Amino acid sequence: MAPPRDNFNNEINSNDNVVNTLRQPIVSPYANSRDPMSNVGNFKIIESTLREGEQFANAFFTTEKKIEIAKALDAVGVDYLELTSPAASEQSFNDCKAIVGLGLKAKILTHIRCHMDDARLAVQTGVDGVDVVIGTSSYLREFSHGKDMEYITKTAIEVITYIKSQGLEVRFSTEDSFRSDLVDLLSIYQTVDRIGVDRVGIADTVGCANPRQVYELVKTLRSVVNCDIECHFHDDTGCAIANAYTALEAGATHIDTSVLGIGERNGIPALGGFLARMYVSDREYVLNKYDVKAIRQVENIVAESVEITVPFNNYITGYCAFTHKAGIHAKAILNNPSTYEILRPEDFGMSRYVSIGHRLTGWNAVKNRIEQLQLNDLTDEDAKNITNKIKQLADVKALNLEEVDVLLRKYNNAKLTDNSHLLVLQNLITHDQLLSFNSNATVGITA
Ligand code: HCA
Ligand code: CU
Repeated sequence: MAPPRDNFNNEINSNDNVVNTLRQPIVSPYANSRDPMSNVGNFKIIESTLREGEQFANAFFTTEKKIEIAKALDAVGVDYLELTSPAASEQSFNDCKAIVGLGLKAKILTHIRCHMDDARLAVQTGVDGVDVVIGTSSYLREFSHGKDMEYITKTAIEVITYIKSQGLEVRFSTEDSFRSDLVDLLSIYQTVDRIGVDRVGIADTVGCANPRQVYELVKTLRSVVNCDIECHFHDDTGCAIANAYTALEAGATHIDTSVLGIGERNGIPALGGFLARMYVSDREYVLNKYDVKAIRQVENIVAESVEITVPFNNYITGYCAFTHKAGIHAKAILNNPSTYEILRPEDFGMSRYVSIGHRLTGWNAVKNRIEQLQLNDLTDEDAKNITNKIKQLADVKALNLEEVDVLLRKYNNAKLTDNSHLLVLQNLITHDQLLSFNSNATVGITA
């Protein structure tokens, strides 16, 4: 069951200054010294919910929905929005124009095949830039478009030259880069770099790459081109965010994300997860540039639109992302949140929740709840007594916070009225009795 986070804030009461001092540093003492080419503190996000995300199984975005998502992403402060190719359908063409017309802060890109017809359409939409892609792996050359490297290079030059001549930003990417021949890759990237492409892109289309391979490829590429490097990673084997991070360490400059990671198959780095990762590496950069409190809103919009729920373990906004349960954790968290938190929930507009109605609970957490409810006559001894009872009841079934509160209040009232608090505990054998307490207790609670 979800903690009642929105209507009941079981946060610690703490002196902010003390906590802030105690909470430095948040980074690992084992942090690597930064690679000279590293961009972990200086990167751009190409947000592709409206392109890669449209390839998610459940996605169908109306124009109005695209506009709503575009505005919500702009509120987060992402650097670019990437939109579905105008060549995909008439509506896709019109939607590009509509989003361009919004006058957002983010630059607007559309994503096309490496083809002159697509490039002409893209230019007509008024976008700021065009992301061009073509498959270079032997699989795609043989089974998809059937073109050889010579043809790919010739077309790439033609398309890039045209887009640039129209005054637009242009990126050239190879689909399935990690299963392409390295010599082919480097040679085509060098060629497009020479003719003035703004960015080259690497795409792990099938999600086969691991961080070490990513590091090697990006580092090598960094040494042969001068332009920016964008990276696009699929998450089939759970490496997408780690790969994105490593790519930045090796000198990549732009990372593709989508809200909740939606995309083809199981998608690409989630915007929230990627920002969580980057926050740990460079909190100031992330917080100064992006409004991370706005992530939740865009996730809700997208989740509703594609008919999924935000996963329980979602980065930052999953319902248990800031829930602490074990008594040992709860105690330490109450003393200093940095003990078990690398992300500060308040930075993300979230609240910490200390779960106390279960068999792993500890008396420090229960005592903290007593303090929050301002039951000032209860002592440590009382907190321990109540904790034992909670554990006993929770061995059968966990208590929710409301039930714990009922118990605390009943105990407190009994202590104050006729000193019968121990009897209350002694007579409390089942959960159901808490319900009857509840009806009695509610009468007794003034506010
Ligand atoms: C796809 C294309 C793409 C393109 C990535 C890019 C991929 O297969 O749908 O333009 O860099 O994953 O290769 O999303
Ligand atoms: Cu993709």
